[in-house]
Amino acid sequence: MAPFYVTTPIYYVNAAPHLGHAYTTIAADVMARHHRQRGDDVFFLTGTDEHGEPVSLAAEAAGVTPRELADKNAERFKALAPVLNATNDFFIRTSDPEHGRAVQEVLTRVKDNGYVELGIYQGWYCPRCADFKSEQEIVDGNHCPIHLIELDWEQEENYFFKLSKLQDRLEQLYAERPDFVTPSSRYNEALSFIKGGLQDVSLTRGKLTWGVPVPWDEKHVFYVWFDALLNYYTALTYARPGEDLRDEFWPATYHLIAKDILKFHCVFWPALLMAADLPLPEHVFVHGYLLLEGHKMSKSLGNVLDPFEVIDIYGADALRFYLLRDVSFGQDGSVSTADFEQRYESELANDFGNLASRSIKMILRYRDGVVPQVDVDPAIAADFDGLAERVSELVGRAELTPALEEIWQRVRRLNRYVDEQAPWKLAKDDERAADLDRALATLAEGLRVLTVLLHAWIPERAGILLAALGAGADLADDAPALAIGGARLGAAVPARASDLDPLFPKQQPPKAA
Ligand code: ME8
Repeated sequence: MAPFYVTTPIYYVNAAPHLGHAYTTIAADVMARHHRQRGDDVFFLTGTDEHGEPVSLAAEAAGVTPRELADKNAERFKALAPVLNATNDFFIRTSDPEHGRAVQEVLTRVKDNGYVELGIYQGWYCPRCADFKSEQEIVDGNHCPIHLIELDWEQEENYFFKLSKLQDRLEQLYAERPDFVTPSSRYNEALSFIKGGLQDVSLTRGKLTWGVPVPWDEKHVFYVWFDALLNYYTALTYARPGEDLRDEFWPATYHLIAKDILKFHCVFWPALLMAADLPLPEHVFVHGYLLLEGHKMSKSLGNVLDPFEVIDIYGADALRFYLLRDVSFGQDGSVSTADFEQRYESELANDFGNLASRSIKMILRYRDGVVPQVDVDPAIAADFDGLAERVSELVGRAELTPALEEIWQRVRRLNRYVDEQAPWKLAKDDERAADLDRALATLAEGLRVLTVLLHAWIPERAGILLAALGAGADLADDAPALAIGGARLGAAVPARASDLDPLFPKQQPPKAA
């Protein structure tokens, strides 16, 4: 079995989770589920980033200790994953002692390898990003381009990570691996940052205490970003007690992130791994921002949609579908309640839900629920030809929106097929019984194939529909259905269909507060 290791960023526990966090976790889950269907051995990691200034400042403002704030909010992030129906294999918290020890070990190696030096840092710093900004990165004189707050002028003695020594190796990495960072616009952005000339960066902070202590100088803690980035590696050392998962899963296959943290993942992270003599991840996929009223949805800007509320009303499948359908994964996109309701109604309820209900009803009415065991219609077979391979290829490159579009074209094709065949007319003519058999078998089998493929996006309702189509355990849930050709039209024409409640019913209006 091929290993497939996918990660989300670890989220700051300075506030509650919002839709932006849900977005990356959902995308990673779609990839994890799809790869399980391919028969890969999947490890899916998410978690929380608990150290550093973003958290200690928020704790101070709330009048609690950083640990108290971290404990409270980590629980909320931990609770988000199952609500989204995300199947992460582990949830890392950077306050886990095992993580801290592994960070110390790797960063001591970086020092022993000659990449650490004591120096004085002077410059602009954003405490919300926990990021030192170069002159090129700041806006309006001395403001953070992301949080729009005034930056602090910092001057302190730090240990530095000698990033500049890795300039050539990073350029070489980008030259050799054009798919290290995708989409290509993000690859270009990272490469031009590198080509602009790399400066050494702070590896430790002397002013903070909320962090992993530096083993060679206990007056310092590690700068939160190095502690945080290493989570992808350290988690494998203790996620399953008694096992070292690094053997199988390191290096990671995909890191999913948004463009706000590109510099850290596409420049600092590979450099750090090089300095520690560790293999580099295969790919970093950089998605865009979910925008609300034209602005990045963010805790600090206060314009957030609450994923818990949305799911409470519509269910997790609807949110998973909407976010990856409406916003092209990799680009910025606006989200709104009105767009959400529109997609829900026209695509989930009508295109797909009605197709399923109508098809099953006709099989029940005209054939007592027994699906005729005849060949599927060659016209539909031609339109489904190569679909599973195409979807796999796209998901394999994290192109989740085009993959979903491929499937949806076939959902629409089957809807047209119902109209073309008009089984209700065929049913009135005994001489056309064979045509009716073929139409019903094609609908049942077409639906089954689409549902297997859609499972990664809408696992809950896909499971219900597969059960109504009598699909066996080898096609259900995260079984390796794709590995056994289970998304090929004609591979497993269902035997019986059974009653199905509407998959995406008209949603209940939100309860009055
Ligand atoms: O940056 N649109 O944590 P964070 C799309 N702890 N995605 C969004 C989003 C939006 N409006 N808002 C948040 C950190 N995200 C660090 C990461 S990793 C070693 C350390 C998602 O809580 C997106 O994945 O600010 C983004 O990269 C991440 O949340 C930032 O989460």
